[in-house]
Amino acid sequence: MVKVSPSVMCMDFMDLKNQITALDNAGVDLYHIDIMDGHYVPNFCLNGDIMKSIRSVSKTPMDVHLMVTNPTDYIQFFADCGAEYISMHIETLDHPIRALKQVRDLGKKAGIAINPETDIFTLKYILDYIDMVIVMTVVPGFAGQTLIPSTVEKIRDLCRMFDDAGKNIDIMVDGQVKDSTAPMLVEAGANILVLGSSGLFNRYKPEEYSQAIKWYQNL
Ligand code: S6P
Ligand code: MG
Repeated sequence: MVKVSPSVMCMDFMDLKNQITALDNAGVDLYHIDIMDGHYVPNFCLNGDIMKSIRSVSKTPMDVHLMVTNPTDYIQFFADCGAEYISMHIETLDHPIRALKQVRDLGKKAGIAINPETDIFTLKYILDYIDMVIVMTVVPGFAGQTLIPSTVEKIRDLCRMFDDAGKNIDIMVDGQVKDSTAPMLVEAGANILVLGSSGLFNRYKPEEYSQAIKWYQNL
């Protein structure tokens, strides 16, 4: 079954608790926590306090997507805030293997995010250390963007690379995942969908979440 990870930055912050409760009742698999430092990407959003607030009302695992210049400085911090997955951009890592081991040594799942412009070849020799790859289907930094078509082929290429290496690594897709794009993303090989403004929050009311979430999970 396909997993879904609603993007917390796209939620209504004035109504966060009710949204989390509705999404938990709808059976979501994860919560996607975007961390931006205003340096690696020109935006700020979310933090450890929001994660702790979510954890106080929900047991659903959280996946942290670090869009920051020095992600290794914050691995311990976000592990302490309750992250189950910690993903870092390959473009920001000087020593990816050391960083990924650091995440796993804390008992967390180690993820790599990869920008639309970056070649998947950068991952070929580090597959042993990766639990999940986040394929960015938009340029990171903002919600509400348009999916870059070449990223679909990238998912297919990644799957081929994993198969050739005999690896079972999750592929999360992040950026304009909605009813018209999700089927082709899953068909290409993605198994975790980040649902943001386009696919969930600007589209459905909380009372419709259950039906929408099930539709994505059954793709
Ligand atoms: C973007 C961020 C994403 C967004 C998500 C929004 O930099 O990493 O996780 O929150 O993509 O979804 P949508 O449907 O607005 O593109
Ligand atoms: Mg993200």
